[in-house]
Amino acid sequence: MDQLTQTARALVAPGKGILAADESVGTMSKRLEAAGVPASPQTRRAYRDLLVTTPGLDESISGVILCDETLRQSVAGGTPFPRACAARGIVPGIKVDTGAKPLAGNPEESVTEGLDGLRERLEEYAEMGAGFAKWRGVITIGDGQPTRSCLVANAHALARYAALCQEAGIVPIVEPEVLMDGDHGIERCAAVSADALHTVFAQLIEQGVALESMVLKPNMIVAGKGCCEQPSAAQVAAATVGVLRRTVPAAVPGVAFLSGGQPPAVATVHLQAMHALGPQPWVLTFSFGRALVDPALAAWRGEPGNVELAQDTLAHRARCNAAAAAGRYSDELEPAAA
Ligand code: 5MM
Repeated sequence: MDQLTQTARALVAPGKGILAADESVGTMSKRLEAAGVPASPQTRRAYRDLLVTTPGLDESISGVILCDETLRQSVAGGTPFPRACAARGIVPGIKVDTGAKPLAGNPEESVTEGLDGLRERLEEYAEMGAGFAKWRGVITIGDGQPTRSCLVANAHALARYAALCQEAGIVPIVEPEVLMDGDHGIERCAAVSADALHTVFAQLIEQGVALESMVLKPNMIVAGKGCCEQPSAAQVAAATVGVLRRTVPAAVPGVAFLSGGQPPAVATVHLQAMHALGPQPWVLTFSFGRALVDPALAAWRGEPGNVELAQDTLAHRARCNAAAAAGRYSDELEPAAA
């Protein structure tokens, strides 16, 4: 098996998942400030240091996605972040898109940018130790949205990014995110997500991407945040697995879900409910951002004296999600958080 496929499989190793700690400088600064922490390169570094040095993290986490700023910083003691992750058996990854920008012709929608100069950036990231990369396309559900041009533009960019990653020896995480914003029901989310995934895989195949050497990071199939009829976990699981089975080739080693704004424990319950449906063609795991780190950030509040509590909080959520990724989660695991 080639190195790329080995890395892709390691990222979705049974009972492990990915920590998405790749918030861009703007997003991370807002989240720190909302938690009462002044935003600066130093506080962003201290926060990511806390995350990746959490004791026992490697038991539940296979890879950590970082942003460019963090990849160039070091943990306390001076070890660069990528080396500090790798030393713990955690694959360091890098977010390489440069963000979602208004789509020409349909400016209420977005297309993710970052292809210009990407080959050169990937070369540098590979030298710095990144084993995988991530690119997120954003799709909104609304009146007349998503448009065909939005779906195709984002899928095309994702596929060109993925092909460049594989050329550089880096595993691409392909993230087409259908947002939870809106009052649509679960059926609309299912239809739009199926369309988005179908379009993405058509483009991945057009661009010659090796499906065996990538990881898909999709949204779960849920109702919009503003929908008055919220589905049960069993409905979310059945709809999500159903959409994936109709759109994702079995050659893809793993599907690592984003959490998308779901409350942390709800995202865990949804992942567990998917495993209750039995074996699927691909590994089903997590690549959560907010659903893994929000409780830890709230516990930390920028106080050195709270680092241990914040790390315990992150380790707990990571263990719960790893249990769900192995089909062994139950709410009896939750009191351990106390
Ligand atoms: C962690 O946030 C990631 C980067 O966001 P920005 O570049 O917009 O700051 C984001 O791509 C994240 O990896 C995914 O959306 C999944 O995170 P959630 O919180 O939805 O699990």
